Amino acid sequence: MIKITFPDKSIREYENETTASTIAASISPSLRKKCVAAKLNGEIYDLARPILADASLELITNDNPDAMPVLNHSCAHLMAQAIKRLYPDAKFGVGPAIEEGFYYDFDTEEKVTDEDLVHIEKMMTKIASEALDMTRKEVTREEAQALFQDDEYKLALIDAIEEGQLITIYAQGEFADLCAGGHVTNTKEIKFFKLLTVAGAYWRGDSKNKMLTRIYGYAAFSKAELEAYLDILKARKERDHKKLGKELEIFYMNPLSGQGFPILLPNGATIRKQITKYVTEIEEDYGFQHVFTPVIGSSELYKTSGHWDHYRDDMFIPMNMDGEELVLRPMSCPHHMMIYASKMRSYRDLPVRLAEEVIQHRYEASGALTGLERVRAMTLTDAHLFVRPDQIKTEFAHCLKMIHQAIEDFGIEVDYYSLSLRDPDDKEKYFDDDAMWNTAETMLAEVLEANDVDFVRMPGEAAFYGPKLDIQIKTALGHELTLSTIQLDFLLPERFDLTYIDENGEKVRPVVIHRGFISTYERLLAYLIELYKGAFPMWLAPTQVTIIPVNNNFHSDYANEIVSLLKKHRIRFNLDNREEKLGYKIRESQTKKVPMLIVLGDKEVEDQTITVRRYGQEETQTLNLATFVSTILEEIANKSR
Ligand code: TSB
Ligand code: ZN
Repeated sequence: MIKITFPDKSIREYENETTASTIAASISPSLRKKCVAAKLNGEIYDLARPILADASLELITNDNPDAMPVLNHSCAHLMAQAIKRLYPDAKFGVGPAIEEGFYYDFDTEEKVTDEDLVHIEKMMTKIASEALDMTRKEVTREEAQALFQDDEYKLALIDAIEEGQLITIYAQGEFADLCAGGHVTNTKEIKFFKLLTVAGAYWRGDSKNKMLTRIYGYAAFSKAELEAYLDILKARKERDHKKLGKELEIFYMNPLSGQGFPILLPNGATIRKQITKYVTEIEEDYGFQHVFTPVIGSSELYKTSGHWDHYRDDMFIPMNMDGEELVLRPMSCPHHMMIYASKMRSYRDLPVRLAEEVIQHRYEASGALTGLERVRAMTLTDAHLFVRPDQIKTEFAHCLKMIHQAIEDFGIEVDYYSLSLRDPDDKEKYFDDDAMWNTAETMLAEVLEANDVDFVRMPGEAAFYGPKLDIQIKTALGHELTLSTIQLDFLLPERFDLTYIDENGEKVRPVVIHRGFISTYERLLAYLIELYKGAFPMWLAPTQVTIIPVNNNFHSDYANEIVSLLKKHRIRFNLDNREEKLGYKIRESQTKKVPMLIVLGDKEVEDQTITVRRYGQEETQTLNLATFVSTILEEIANKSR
């Protein structure tokens, strides 16, 4: 007999080799029906797997969050089996449950596309109805190798399993997979699922390896849950900046301009200009000086900075002109170092805060390029601060404060704050000076703590020159990205031999702080389009007011009066006097998500008033001309959302 302890601390005795399934059924048949898996001593354990010793046991029912990965992982196996039946040459990489659903990576001769998903789904439904038991088996390394002898990916995965570690396989019908579990007991338990997309994924995530096919899917315990999830996906897609950016004519992509080189259209340019104005003003308020530096630099400059050794994979290849080797810069730091070094500096001159809208180019992997959020040509709201060691903390806090101001003004929703540290074992990416790294990392953590910032330590995420604070956001489609960044750097001042003269007339090294204010315009725009669902607040909206005269003949004088008033105040408007139906014009203004719509009819002309309808609202508001204008100006000034 063995003793089983339940979560409520009660203990019961069972036959040795009993299963969680038997235990659940002995408590009540309806409980057994709801059970998906169990947790034995805190680890997921299959319902049908014999329990061999005293243990604590938690039954995982289908309303428990721990049940979802078990179901989804099982569904990944079901999908792999269906793929194998349809494409007998298929070889399989990994197929885990993920935060939402699951995926499986595989390799087939025949290309699998979105159109094939329905066939795979059909086969999955068939296999589910065959009610195959999903059985676990412990095997030796040799047995596993024999079983997967035709699948080089599985063989590589077996190789990666450490000596002495248990190897298990899960079989269902004719199909077996290398897997640690846990799983549902039978394929018939997988009833509600949907295959979502086909994507490419490099084997082991390395672009030097073969690109495998990845299918994403989602399984749920009920039809309602599945449908609710699909609705969420639909809403996210509606918010996707690639879709909205096209509909709202914000940016344009065409392979003709090259991969990763999107083009800003007039609406996008208008939004960007408002942000530039904002950035310039706030930087002036915070004591930054603006500079302009070139997009191309000699490769010597990047050899001096260390970019050549540590960042070359991310740079476009050099051009040779007039015996000079030139590169498109990936960052502006070297130029700003040159500006600092261009004259003598005294301790009284510091901090020197140099800001610039930096145009830069990075050779991002083609598979990673996404709309405006990850591009190859970008403009960064950048700055480099040259500070004395005693100023590091205050200047870091200074940058943090202005970033927090921007987060508030735009309504940015921070996902988390990452304290990005070096990976001490990666001597290739990070320069080798432990003392320097330790000082920089400790200092950064101290500033964050002193400023009450909750942060997560992320080893391996530092820049090659130093640790950083990265402010992370999530996109509509769930990508995690860095928006703002503040980085500490003891290396570049060394590389460029930067100095200032201290109180005693001695030469001393300054420290550099790199500050990416609100990211690149590209990434910020991508984020804001999704944040506002395309309905930009008044201060950023490309068109702030649409004016529609009910009758172009009778109401145009009044319309023109309003137009000249708006022009005087630089309010961005669209006078829609096309010969179209009123309803059509109103609908169009709504699809363009213009914040204010005014319709001018007899009544407005007679009373010299304006009837305003705000985007997203049903009711209208009647205002006099002066109030109308002052309302808009106030919203612009307050950055109201
Ligand atoms: C802050 N030298 C520093 C600078 O002084 C620097 O370049 N840091 S960075 O490499 O982290 O990049 C700054 C910011 O640019 C990132 O935080 C991110 O918001 C944005 N960015 C980086 N790569 C891309 C890209 N491919 N597409 C769009 N934005 C990007
Ligand atoms: Zn920099």
